[in-house]
Amino acid sequence: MTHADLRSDTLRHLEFSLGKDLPHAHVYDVRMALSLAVRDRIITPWFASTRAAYAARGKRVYYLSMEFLIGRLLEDAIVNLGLMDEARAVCESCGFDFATVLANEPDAALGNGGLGRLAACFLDSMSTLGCPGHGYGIRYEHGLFQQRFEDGVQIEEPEEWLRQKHAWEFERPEVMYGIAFGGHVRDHDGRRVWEPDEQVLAKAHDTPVIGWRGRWANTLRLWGAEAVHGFDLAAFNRGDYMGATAPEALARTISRVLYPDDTSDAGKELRLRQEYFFTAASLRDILRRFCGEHEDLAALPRHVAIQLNDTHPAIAGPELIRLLHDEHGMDFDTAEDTARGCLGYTNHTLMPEALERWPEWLMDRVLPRHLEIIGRIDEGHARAHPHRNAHILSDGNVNMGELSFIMAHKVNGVSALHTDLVKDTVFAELHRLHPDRIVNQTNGVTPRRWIVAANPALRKLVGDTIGPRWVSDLERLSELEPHVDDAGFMDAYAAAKRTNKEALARWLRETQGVTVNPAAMFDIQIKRIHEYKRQHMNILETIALWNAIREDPNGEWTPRVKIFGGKAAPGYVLAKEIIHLINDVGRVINADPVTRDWLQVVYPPNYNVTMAERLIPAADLSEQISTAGKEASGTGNMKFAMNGAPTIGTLDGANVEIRERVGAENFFLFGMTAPEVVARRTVEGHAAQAIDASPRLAQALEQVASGVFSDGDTDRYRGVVDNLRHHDFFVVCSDFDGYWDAQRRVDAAFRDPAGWMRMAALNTARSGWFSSDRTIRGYMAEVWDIAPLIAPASD
Ligand code: 26M
Repeated sequence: MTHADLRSDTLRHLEFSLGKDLPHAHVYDVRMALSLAVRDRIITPWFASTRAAYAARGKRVYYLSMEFLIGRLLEDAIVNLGLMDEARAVCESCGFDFATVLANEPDAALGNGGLGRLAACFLDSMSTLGCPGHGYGIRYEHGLFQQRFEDGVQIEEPEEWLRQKHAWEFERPEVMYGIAFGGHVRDHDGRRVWEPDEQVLAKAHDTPVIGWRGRWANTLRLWGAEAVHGFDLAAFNRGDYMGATAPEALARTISRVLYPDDTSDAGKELRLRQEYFFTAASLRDILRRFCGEHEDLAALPRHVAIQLNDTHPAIAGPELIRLLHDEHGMDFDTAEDTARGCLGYTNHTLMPEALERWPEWLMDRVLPRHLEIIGRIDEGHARAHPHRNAHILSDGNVNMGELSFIMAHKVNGVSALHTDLVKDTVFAELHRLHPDRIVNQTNGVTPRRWIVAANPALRKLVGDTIGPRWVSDLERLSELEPHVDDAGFMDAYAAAKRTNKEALARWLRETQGVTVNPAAMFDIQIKRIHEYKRQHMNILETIALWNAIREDPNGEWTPRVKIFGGKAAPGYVLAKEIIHLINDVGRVINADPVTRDWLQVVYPPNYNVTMAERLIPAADLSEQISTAGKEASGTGNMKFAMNGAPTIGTLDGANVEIRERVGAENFFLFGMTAPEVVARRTVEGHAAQAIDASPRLAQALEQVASGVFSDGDTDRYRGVVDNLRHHDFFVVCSDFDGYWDAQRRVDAAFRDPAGWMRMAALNTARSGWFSSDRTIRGYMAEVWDIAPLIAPASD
């Protein structure tokens, strides 16, 4: 297709789909028309992929996830289809700036963070590799809340991405399932029959997911909830206008909003309903497709691989047994084995408060038949392993981790360290009973979005240097390595970084009203705010550095801009206090004429995928400073490394593997190891001891406590300060001096621009292994037992 085609198709859509003529078109109209014209070009490969998967009669993958953090889709589609120049020309010929058109698309924030973004990267890789499959999730009307700051305090506002038409989805009113809740289970001739007392309809909405160069496309199918009887006419006729729409409003609640907690289990009935709603609809859809193609349900595991993205869809185990046994008459044990043959479970966290447990009474009220089935699974497991000490049902709770483990044929962690810890801690007992079940699949990220789309300057340089094949074969980035000794290449590499930093500086000036020096080090920490991620350690180090510069204003300092981004769960009081502190510290430090040229703090609100795409390519330093043993993997760490930002970090999650690959000399390591952290916590008064040993830390903490950053208010940061002084579960104090020292090594290294750029370039050249294509190949071979349906790309 040529530019002329794309232009005439865009104008045709503008006229006939949007009902506008060009002179009256707003940027919204042009964005929608271009999206539809681009979408048209996805349809043929999409249909072809569907036909190929059908013809192969082979296995398909179903990725069940409560979250798909896909962000904007237009640029992604344009990049994958190779339409960048054409699309730009179309916009310009219509009198619109291309970037402005792209920026008009809302960022689809159907996820909280790492887990949801991983699901989105996996969809991209499955389509690039030709792995036939579907993503299944919820079409939330409101994605993750929008964040703004009022006097430095986080304020949450509803997210409204569906206020405009969603350009990429196809509504499928013909694909609709009734999902049942509540009621009772009765005995009918020795059979257990569930008689629910409520039904909600699940309606499918499909978004095509196009792979690299449009060679394959899978489907993301999101379920929206609707009422069986949408409108109560009798109530309306009585004049009860509110009551008339009540059934619809109630049913729709299920897909209304994404739960904004990413670590602690909310334990809310609506959350359980969401989980069952999308899992049950997905399984019905999977069985319908299977039964259209095959006869014998016993063959299900040969044709169906279902991956559970954390325990959120864990009800899939009991639900699949219920469908096979209660509804299709398979005997219980065969049904259980069949379900297990299909299911895989990915664990994303070791944090005890994040492991889902549902009270039995609640499960009984919402899903009474499932609770019975779970009891039977637990008894069966107990019979097979009489001396076991792992229970699905315990203390009146249903443990969703244990349920997922027992119902899956493979369980995986998301980095080498995390998988080892899964084996040694949360699932130690189950691992002993099932020693072949746990495998590792280290996370990855898609280079199409995180380099090709987000970093055009680097994309061009890499392409010019090693040709085009690296995009679908990222290990080829290693071909850059010989060029790090080539001055011409290194100048170009530095120029690309500089371009990105200038673009970020421009954006910060235009949108935040802050001026930063693009020659300064851009030191970036972007992720959800959580004590274990230790943003407060970063801000304390910032305060200590500010003190040090003020004491010696003529010393040899390295100019830095510390950039933060991230949201706190609305109910997480301490995380919100940390946000407030970062903003307060920024306000004070940024106003100090003595340090202004050396140190700045910037915290743009409402961090999301789009902001990540802007920040990561412009980063000099990647902050990955979690308490060792707490961050399952991290994926931002990989995006930074690829984009040429060396890491300052602990031996946690995938940092360990990043360091092994980029080389210890290109990574700023500090901090205790996971076992050292565990040991340190047993030392009585470890925090006080560390503070006493570190005058820098003591001073910074005292400044926070005494109101230096809060206009003399000594109450504002009592929570954080008392926690650090007296508990400090995440060992911020004990790791502080190591962090400070590592930062000074960073300072020294950055003062040698050539040495620094060499380090950055080696991070890019050696991070090809962190492509999610490699991760998906691992799942295909070791979990799903499935082969790609297209040959590896040769260009
Ligand atoms: C649970 C219950 C109720 C409401 C919300 C939740 C919930 C939602 C998201 C719990 C956890 C959620 O996400 C956890 C997560 O994002 N984990 C991250 O997963 C990444 C991908 O594997 C890893 O890289 C990160 O280390 C890990 O923190």
